[in-house]
Amino acid sequence: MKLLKRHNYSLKDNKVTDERTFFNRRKIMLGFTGIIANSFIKNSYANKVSSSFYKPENRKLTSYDILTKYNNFFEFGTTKQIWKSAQNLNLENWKIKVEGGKYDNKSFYFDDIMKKFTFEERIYKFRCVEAWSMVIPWCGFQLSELISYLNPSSSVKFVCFETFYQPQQARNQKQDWYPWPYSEIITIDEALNPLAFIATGIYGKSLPKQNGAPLRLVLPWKYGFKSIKSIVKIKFLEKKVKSFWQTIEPREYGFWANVNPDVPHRRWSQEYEKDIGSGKRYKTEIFNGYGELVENLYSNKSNENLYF
Ligand SMILES: Nc1nc2c(c(=O)[nH]1)N[C@H]1C(S)=C(S)[C@@H](COP(=O)(O)O)O[C@H]1N2
Ligand SMILES: [Mo]
Repeated sequence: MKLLKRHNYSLKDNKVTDERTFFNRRKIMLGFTGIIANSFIKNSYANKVSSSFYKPENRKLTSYDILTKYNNFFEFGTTKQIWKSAQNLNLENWKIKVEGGKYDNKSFYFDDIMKKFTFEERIYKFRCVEAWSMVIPWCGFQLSELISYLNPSSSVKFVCFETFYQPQQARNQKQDWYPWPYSEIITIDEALNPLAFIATGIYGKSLPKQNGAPLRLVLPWKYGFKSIKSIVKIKFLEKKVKSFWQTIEPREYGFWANVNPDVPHRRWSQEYEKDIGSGKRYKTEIFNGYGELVENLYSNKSNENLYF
């Protein structure tokens, strides 16, 4: 059994007043393996929280109910209400194929590869390009652990992720003008940044299908569309390739997609965001408030469009 570390990037307990029962417990159930069997593994929750990096003021955790009923998952439809149709996704024998690195061309069963990493909880603010945000208690592990395990060669510059292509299960994939499968791409340095996370759960439970089960990326300093769901493929690349959204509309969905109040979306301002839980309006923060941890990734780049 692995010890659950509570990481620095979490909110302070006293900043979090919603979903009390979840936070007041000293011990939580952290679901990570047994997604299929739907069993949870108990972890002790000993470490104290010391969050010096990120404390969103007056922000409460978004409730489990909202997190699981207000989603973007275009494979299942273009509305926010896809949670029912997402239940069609079959998670049995989920495999992740790797291209490049030490295990080039190898496929891993989700259940097997998960055993190799250190599970923890991280509470991140999540900011969609559509100018709304949520505060989410993720469970999972740091993406850098997975990258080091897969051991890409030093010539690798980018990491590309792909979602399943299952039109029988995900009905919007029958719309063949979309460049399915959904894909995203980040630099290898971004992938190795300690904030970059692979989520396998929320609120101490296995990740619901509508949230991207069994595993998804979480990049809290970037717009939500970069945080690709239900990953089936990881590719190590030397050259940049176009993502799903960049293929559809590069003027609205940039490669960097770093949260930035000063770079408007083509159709709306990014100056403010609406918290989906409370309905309150907040000022958008550069890098979604995580500048201290990520700005070094961009220090030698001057173009402001970079942030979009
Ligand atoms: N495969 C896939 N991943 C995806 C999406 C999607 O449509 N398909 N939507 C993205 C967008 S736009 C957002 S805002 C988040 C939404 O995550 P949530 O539903 O868990 O809040 O997932 C991102 N990852
Ligand atoms: Mo989004």
